[in-house]
Amino acid sequence: MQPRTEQQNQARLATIALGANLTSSFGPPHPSILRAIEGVEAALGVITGKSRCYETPCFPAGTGPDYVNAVIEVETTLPPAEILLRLHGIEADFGRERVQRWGQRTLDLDLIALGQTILPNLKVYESWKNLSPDEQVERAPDDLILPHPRLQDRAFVLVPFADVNPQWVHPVLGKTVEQLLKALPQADIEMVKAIEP
Ligand code: A4P
Ligand code: MG
Repeated sequence: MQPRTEQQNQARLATIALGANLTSSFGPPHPSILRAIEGVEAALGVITGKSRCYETPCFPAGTGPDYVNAVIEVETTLPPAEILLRLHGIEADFGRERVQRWGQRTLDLDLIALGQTILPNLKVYESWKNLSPDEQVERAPDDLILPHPRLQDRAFVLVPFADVNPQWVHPVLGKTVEQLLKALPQADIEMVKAIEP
């Protein structure tokens, strides 16, 4: 086996959630997500895990067409801000326009986690995690928050995340992806349906 370089030793696993519910310049949501996965690999580093693609009802319910969602894990040495910048660049390539928070989108790329990193610090992370449902709709952070503050609430993220790394431990909540998923209502989980290849 080749010895690992200093850079490889510093590599961390970035968990990225992909979502789309509008046709992009690369086609409808499913082919767009598959194409976006290639784009993320080119921009960030080697993909070490890839979930199935899922069809999921739009959240909040009734506000748009169904989504296609997936989660990938990428080994990267890039700093967190640079990762988010590159993800936003890929969203722009897919024609993403930020019109409305939680609005319909050709492509959404969220950085769900970067190993055990907490950003910008525990206090700020917790203030975003503990927003009331009303505040969640109205407020979006300017800073990068890690882990993604809504990760534990969303079957459309946790179900694909569990395909990739069910034993990942949330650095603040101290629970695995599997445990976070079990804590969600069964009805939410059942609505996340794998798309057959
Ligand atoms: N930001 C801070 N931390 C992060 C992070 N860890 N990852 C900032 C990504 N972005 C982060 O994001 C809003 C701001 O958060 C940005 O300035 C970013 O720098 P955005 O992507 O511009 O807007 P958004 O996508 O509307 O917000 P957000 O928070 O990504 O929305 P969500 O929570 O991802 O909701 N229903 C289904 N079924 N499937 C979906 O994928 N997605 C959404 C979007 C709503 N409903 C959905 C789905
Ligand atoms: Mg987003």
